[in-house]
Amino acid sequence: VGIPGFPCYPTVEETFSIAQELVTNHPDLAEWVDIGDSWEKLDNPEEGYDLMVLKLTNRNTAGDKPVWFSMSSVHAREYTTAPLMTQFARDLAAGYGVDADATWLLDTQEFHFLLIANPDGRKRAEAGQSWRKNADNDFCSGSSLRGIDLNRNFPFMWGCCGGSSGSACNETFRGPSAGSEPEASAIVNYVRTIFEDQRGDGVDDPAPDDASGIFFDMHSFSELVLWPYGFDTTEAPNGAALATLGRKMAFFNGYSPEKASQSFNTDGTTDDFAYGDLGIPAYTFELGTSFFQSCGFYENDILPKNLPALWYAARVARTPYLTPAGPD
Ligand code: 0X9
Ligand code: ZN
Repeated sequence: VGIPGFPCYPTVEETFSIAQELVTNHPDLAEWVDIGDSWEKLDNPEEGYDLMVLKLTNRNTAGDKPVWFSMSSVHAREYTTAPLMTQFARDLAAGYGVDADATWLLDTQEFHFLLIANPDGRKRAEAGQSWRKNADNDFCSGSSLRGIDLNRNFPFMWGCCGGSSGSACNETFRGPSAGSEPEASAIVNYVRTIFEDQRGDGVDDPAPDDASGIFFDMHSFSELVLWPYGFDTTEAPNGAALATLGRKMAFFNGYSPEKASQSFNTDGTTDDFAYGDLGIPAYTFELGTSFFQSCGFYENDILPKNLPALWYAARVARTPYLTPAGPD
């Protein structure tokens, strides 16, 4: 059925049903993991949502597996992001035992998809509101501009550099403290449990060249592939390797590869946290050319451009910095 006017975009409930059906159909491959509560659920257990991760891996193959984590719909009105990742997860699972890459990837890696990172906000966007932030009503209370920008609330370099707002009604309001929002803190805690800290001795030390795993946050719009740091123009210790992989993914989707700070500073973002606090190679995609993208554009442009980029990323996720620059 989908969002009113956009049948190609499953609602929060429909996205959860699709994921649960996948778990029912592939019990050896798929799990549905509750990682925390949304702001509204904490405020009132009758309302709001659970934050749910769709985990895919062959549960019968043991070992420490390289980890993929991706999140989508952290900005509520960015419609195309959750459907793209839902489709990718479905394609992976459907390919098991049929497609060589899907089978190998699910035997040897773990995939964690937080399909709807901001369900309270997404619900408002589904009702037609141009909603970006979460639904936190403690600031800018009662207004349709209330809430915290979850992509400014993460604990690495939070509020450091003019890349977020301290005003409650602003669309980039960073919140009262780093990780203050239940959605952000649930993500921080979960990411810390699935990834090892791969940094050297601190922010200035590079993660090793054989750093493993990959982190994605999907947004719209502007047709960009972005890598850390975004908080300011400081070059990341692994800047060259991050750029190399960013450019390769951009080859697949045709987007512009950029260091995240190229257009403007953004502090307290998800990708700077994943990279800066844990040394995980981290990327943000900005899909398409508007928030409320038509289904035609989604199906004929966003899916065919980005699914191949995601498959490529999955194939290199075990050692993202060691991907050769070209054929050997
Ligand atoms: O401002 C944002 O959060 C992102 N743009 S959006 O239009 N989706 O709101 C850009 C974030 C860019 N910076 C990093 N990814 N660090
Ligand atoms: Zn966004």
